[in-house]
Amino acid sequence: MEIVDLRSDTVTRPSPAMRAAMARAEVGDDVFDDDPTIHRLQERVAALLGKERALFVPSGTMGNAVAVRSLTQPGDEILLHRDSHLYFYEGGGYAAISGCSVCLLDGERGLLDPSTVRAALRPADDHHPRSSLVVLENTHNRGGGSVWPLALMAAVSEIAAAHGLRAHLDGARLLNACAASGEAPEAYARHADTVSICFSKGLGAPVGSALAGSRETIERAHRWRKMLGGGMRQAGILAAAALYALEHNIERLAEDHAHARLLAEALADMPGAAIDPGSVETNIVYFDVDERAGSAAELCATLEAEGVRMLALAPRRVRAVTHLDVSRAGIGRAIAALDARLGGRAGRRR
Ligand code: TLP
Repeated sequence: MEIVDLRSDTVTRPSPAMRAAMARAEVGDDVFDDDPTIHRLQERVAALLGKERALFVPSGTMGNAVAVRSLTQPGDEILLHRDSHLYFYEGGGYAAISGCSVCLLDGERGLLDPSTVRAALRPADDHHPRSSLVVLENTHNRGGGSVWPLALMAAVSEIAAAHGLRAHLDGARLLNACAASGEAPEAYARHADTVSICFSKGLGAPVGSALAGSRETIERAHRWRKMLGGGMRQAGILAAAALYALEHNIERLAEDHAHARLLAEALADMPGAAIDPGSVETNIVYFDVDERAGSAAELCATLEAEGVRMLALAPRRVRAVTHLDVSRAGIGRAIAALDARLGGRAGRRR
């Protein structure tokens, strides 16, 4: 039985064509700066995001870590949404690596309002930490794969810049945001000093992210990447997968979004599930399990037995993420397995 793995879009496996591109890759030693495929990828990403330079890094977490470390000083304060990946899911790395504290902000679906950012700014007084960086996330993972309206991001970044703050955009799924909104990656990237994107999520590469920014910031990030052990040698083999992903796997993201909507609409008809299908904008679906239907963990265990994987993220909350290794038929199987547990009479009976 084929597994329908909706735990994350990080579970994608390189396709035969991607593996062939990896096998053909010309490589060198990137720590000596002579891997031609890494160079090609970095130039490609810098152009895509309208930045001077880009740096290949092993993971989204390292992209965020070196960005934050390059844009702040120990003792500074970072303004970010309380549900942001950087704060919630990166092991507190920002604190260990940058020595910064955080000011956690609220906002609908992971987005920030300019007035919230303004209210959080510290006065220029030596009693206070220095507000030096705002971190935005697009799409917002814990916000439900939500997409920033471009004008809202512009307004937040304008306030930050007017008060001397830098901005980092965690764009692990920026290309999903672009597929949903129709905006160009560069249009969002313009509103941040640094932008990270991931190749290992919906784009289907096995490993890798990139951080883009000004020449000066990326030079600093390069040093921090080295210090963190992220300088890789013949990593062109990985950059080739990323280049393949940028070439072949961006346009198809809309298909993942359609699958997520299909799943959300089906869940909305199941009495044992609570979801607002209108809130599903990209490839991430969160829903709550009705208490009469058992816990999220129980549901996921039942689904697992049917070959369908989802993540229980809270006692009642489940996450499903669509991606290029899940077909329309796979979504059909997921819906059938959910329906057996949460639908019709089953959902009401429990
Ligand atoms: N997100 C993963 C988990 O860490 C939760 C997932 O399954 O969604 N920024 C954002 C917005 C992310 O969603 C992730 C990964 C990262 C950064 C970190 O990327 P990696 O896993 O490459 O370090």
